[in-house]
Amino acid sequence: MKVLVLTGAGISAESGIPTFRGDDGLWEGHPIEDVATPDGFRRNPRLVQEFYNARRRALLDAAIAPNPAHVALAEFERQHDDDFLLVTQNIDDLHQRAGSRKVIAMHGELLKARCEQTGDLFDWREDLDCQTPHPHRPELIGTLRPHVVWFGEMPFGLEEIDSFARRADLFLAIGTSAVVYPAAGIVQSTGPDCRRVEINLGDTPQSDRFDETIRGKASTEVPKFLE
Ligand code: BJW
Repeated sequence: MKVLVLTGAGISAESGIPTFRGDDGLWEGHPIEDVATPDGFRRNPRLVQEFYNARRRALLDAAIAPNPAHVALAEFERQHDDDFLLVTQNIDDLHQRAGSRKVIAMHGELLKARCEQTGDLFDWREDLDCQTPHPHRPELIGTLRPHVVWFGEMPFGLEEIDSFARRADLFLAIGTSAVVYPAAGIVQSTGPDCRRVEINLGDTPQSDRFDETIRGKASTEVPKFLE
């Protein structure tokens, strides 16, 4: 059985990482176009770097850890191996910390930095700013940015995701508001015989496309569903 899982911010909410939209969401107080677009970064790189520095520091806080939903998915992967793909929109590393191995982080990874000039990728746990030098090319200053996907940029792994979705027997979407494309459209790439299940606190604009909608918290509903 081929199983495709898509996760969003809701799966990490109970680990203490705020979601984007809704009350107390990350976008509250941050116009999206200022902090999550290439234009916003060009206009005010300091603001954008600080937004991601704060999130990186929060992610590295000792209190942040995978919750039972992340753990259940990692355990499920161990049992299903080759026929399992986990696609996350999250830039945190909680799936990896829980033990998931085959993960496509389609919107990038907060603990990586990328050089805008060379494309070099680095594991990164420090703050970034306009004076940060490239680790191997000290003449390049301020060229590093968070390795994340902003609006208007191309998400990662789309071909592999689409190809897997077309062959999937089970598609499970967990904790995503289903408003950001192309992630929100993955459900439409699944075939007619695929069983589509959505786990979320509430309805989303894509709920009608699912065969089952499970309403509740990811940390309780995901382990229950996968057991
Ligand atoms: C729980 C829970 C609990 C809470 N248990 N559940 C018009 C139509 C279609 C598309 C477009 C359009 N106009 C523009 C576009 C494209 C655009 C887009 O989709 N815009 C829409 C907003 C309209 N998309 C893009 O630009 C993408 N790129 C692209 O399309 O490239 C094509 C291209 C073509 C040619 C040239 C170049 C490109 C890129 C999208 C990048 C998104 N980036 C972000 C930021 C990443 C970095 C960062 O983290 O800062 O990704 S935006 C943000 O939203 C982040 C998330 O991954 C993404 C989705 O959010 P998510 O995960 O769903 O979180 P929330 O907060 O929205 O929802 C949480 C959910 O959890 C809720 O439903 C809760 O109920 C639930 N929940 N607690 C269970 N305990």
